[in-house]
Amino acid sequence: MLCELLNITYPVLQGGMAWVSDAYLAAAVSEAGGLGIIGTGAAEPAWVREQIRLTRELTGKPFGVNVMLLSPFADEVMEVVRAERVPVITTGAGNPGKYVPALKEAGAKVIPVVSSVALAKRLARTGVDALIAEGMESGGHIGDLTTMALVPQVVEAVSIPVIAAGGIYDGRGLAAALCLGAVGVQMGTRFMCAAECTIHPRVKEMVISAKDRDTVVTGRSTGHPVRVLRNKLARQFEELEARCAPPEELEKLGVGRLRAAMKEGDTEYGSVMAGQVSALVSRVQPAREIILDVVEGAVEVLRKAGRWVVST
Ligand code: TUI
Repeated sequence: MLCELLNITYPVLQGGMAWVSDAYLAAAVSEAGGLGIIGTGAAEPAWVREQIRLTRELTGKPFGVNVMLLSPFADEVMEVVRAERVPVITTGAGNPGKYVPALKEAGAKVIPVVSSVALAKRLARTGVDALIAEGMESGGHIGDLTTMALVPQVVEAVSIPVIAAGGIYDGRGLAAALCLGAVGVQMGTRFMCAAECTIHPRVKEMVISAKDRDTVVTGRSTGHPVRVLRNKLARQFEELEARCAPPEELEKLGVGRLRAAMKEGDTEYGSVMAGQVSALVSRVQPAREIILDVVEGAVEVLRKAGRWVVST
């Protein structure tokens, strides 16, 4: 169902990750039959246009662009994706309602990320094509609910397709999402360790060595909670928050830190946004292998699960 909507082969989306998912990762995922998504974060409109054009040189398959609504360039980036006729637009970190009519008019499929039922209901009324319900297991900016609790609540509240995100790593996660009523999944953390992902190798190594309790959520006091891998920067954040430092001080500490991690490999003082499934990621592998593992794994566990319900 999701595959028909987006004209893809497998119901697996690669989350749009700022400073992580560029044209090379997005094209590799789309070429493999999933939906690759360029992450724009706070990037300038000219960079976004260039990445869209590069993706089109690398693949003829559908792809998406994620627009991060806290970006100072959000309006201009929306104008670029509209003008470039990007087939799928996802949004994060805000309410994209005011952009929906123009995007729909340009023929785009619009799929906002939501972390609450209230926003899901509001957006469903604006004519968006689907929703991504993202639990707090995710890396980066998160809401309060877990995927397990959020997905069925959003599914119940709206009548458009719902895609699950947060805490999904393999076929077990895809199968679980389908069981909760979702039509597919979006994964970020595992794709950080795709061979085609251009982030610094030290960050991939850090994700691969992470254990179950190695992510922390910082920035709760600023209203923008962010899940990252523990390091010296995360500890500084925790210290500032423990002594109730003003939000401006916390924001200052965060400036440029995501880029420092992902592009320069500063795993000590960079912001290494990654989800709770980091502990499950054990190696770098091509995007195609990741997608096939997820899809084949889901078929296998769903077959097994059927036998548990009615043993024959
Ligand atoms: O957007 C994300 N993940 C992100 S964005 C990002 S860049 C950033 N860096 C520092 C601080 C803030 C952002 C890194 N990771 N995921 C999708 C997502 N969207 N998760 C939660 C939400 C969300 C939250 C509130 C969506 C809508 C929303 O609405 C508030 C409103 O206005 O109703």
